[in-house]
Order: sequence, then C-alpha cells, then structure tokens
Amino acid sequence: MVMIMNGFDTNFDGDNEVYAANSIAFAYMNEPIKIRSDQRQRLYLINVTEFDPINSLHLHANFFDYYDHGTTLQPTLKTVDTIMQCQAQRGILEFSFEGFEPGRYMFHAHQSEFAELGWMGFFEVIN
Ligand SMILES: [Cu+2]
Repeated sequence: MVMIMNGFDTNFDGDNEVYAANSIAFAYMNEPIKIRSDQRQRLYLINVTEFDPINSLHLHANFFDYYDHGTTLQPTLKTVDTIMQCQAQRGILEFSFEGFEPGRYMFHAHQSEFAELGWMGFFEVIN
C-alpha cells in the first residue's frame, strides 16, 4: 500500500490547518484499511507535507522494519514503531499482524497536533 503524508493550508497563512494520509483527514478512522493477519504488509511512505519540516508515522501494538529511501535490500531500522521523515523523504515499512487478535489497530502522526487535525487512522485486522 501507499501512504502519502500531506497537509493543507486552507486559509493561506503559511501554516497547515488540516493533515492527512492520502489527502482525506480522518479517512481511515471511518473506513479502516483492512489487512489480513496471514499476509505480510509493505507500506510505501512518502512525506509531501509543506510548511512543517518533519512528519511521522507511529503504529500501535506492533513493530515494523524500515527501509530508509527504499534503496537497500536490508532494513535500515529493525523493530521500531515510529518513523520520522523530512520533507520529500520516503521509505518502506514492512510488518505483519500474524497472531494478532482481529480488530482495529491505530496509526497516526507522532506529533499530536497533526493527529488531532486529521492524520490518524486504523488498520482493521481480519482473519
Ligand atoms: Cu497513539
């Protein structure tokens, strides 16, 4: 899957008022991303947020391996639950919910302001 982290300056004051993954604030709160517990996940993450120098992704209840820039075959970080990206940075997350209870697992920016303004959502683990 692909997640593009972005923000929107809705009143043209040079600061973002809304944050999102894939452009729609809170979209995956209402419509969680369904993932099967027996399938390993690969998430291509890209930060195109303007006005804020850093954005981030934090995953609840689980850990992922991270391939910074997606340019190596071995992960550059192993077993982490939060990753930060500078503007225009990208990378690849790999994780699995194998053995987890079915249900909703949250992900969101690790800047609480971004999360409160739209950059949060759920994976829904199904068997
Ligand atoms: Cu959280």
